[in-house]
Amino acid sequence: MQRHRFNRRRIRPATFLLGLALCCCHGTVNAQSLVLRTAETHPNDYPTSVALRFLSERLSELSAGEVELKIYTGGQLGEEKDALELTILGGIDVSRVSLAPLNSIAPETTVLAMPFLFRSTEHMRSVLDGPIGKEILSSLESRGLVGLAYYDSGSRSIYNTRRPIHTPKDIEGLKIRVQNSDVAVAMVEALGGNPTPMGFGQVYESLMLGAIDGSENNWPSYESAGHFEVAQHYTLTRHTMVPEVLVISKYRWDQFDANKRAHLQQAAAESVSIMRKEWDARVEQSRDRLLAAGVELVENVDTDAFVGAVAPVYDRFIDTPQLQNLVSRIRAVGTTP
Ligand code: GTR
Repeated sequence: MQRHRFNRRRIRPATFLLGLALCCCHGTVNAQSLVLRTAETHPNDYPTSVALRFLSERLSELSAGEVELKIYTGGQLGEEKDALELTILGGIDVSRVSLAPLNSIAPETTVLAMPFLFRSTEHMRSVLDGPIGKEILSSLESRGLVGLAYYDSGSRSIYNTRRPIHTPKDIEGLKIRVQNSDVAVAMVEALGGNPTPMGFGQVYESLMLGAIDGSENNWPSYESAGHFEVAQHYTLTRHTMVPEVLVISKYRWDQFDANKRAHLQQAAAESVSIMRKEWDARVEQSRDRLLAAGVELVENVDTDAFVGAVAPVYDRFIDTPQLQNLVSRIRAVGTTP
């Protein structure tokens, strides 16, 4: 099967120029401190941004002020797909992204974006914290990125401007925005919708203008980006639990000595528990705020019908013994310590 893979020649000219500009004025603010430019799509109060600020402070502490992150929140450095391309080139040092736009860069990451793969948050965390999580992170190295940590992103559910959704039949004909990932496109297709891949920053306007009928995301993103103001029907499909990931440019990593690498790895590892605490609290908070704001929640979902409809997505993407083995190993991971 021919799948889109990352190709340096396909980088858009604007991305390339921005990359060059960032490379040229890169990095060191004074002789003592190295500042790592970090891309974050969410605003300052989102759990991932809070975790990154912790990481930056911890890194600065561990390195005695030698290294810190400068965090560009709210998508200032571009949509996730573009930010990733720039990170591979070394124009951005660190990116916090969803794993979904990495699917076309590293096929191993596809596994974690598969629908109905994880049984629960505990199952997902056990997988990510264990050898499988590490194996998938290390597959990024040959693609120009070094994986530092996974962050939680809860489960994604479908919302739309038109009608309550209970079964895949209700999705038929709806234009649903998805992340830039072939798996996400195939999944919405399998559910009978018309998938429309686009950057997160364009979704609000597209919903407003009626260019799309809906999208899919977790509670905090649905709330934080204001999508609920336009698309009021939220259905707890919980179809994927694709995690967030923190990556650093391999180009930049290769310039670091062992100390800098160890400090960065330690600060990133410590930021995971901060993120999880922030995340769990934010999910509750967002849910309460959204229900108070009048979102029409469908909890009574025909989950079996959804699981059945997306089964062909596995046949299409989990198409090598390596990927099949990863899926079986993930399913076999238990959750009791
Ligand atoms: C959010 C995720 C973002 C972005 C967004 C999207 O859940 O935190 O990084 O990927 O989804 O749908 O584009």
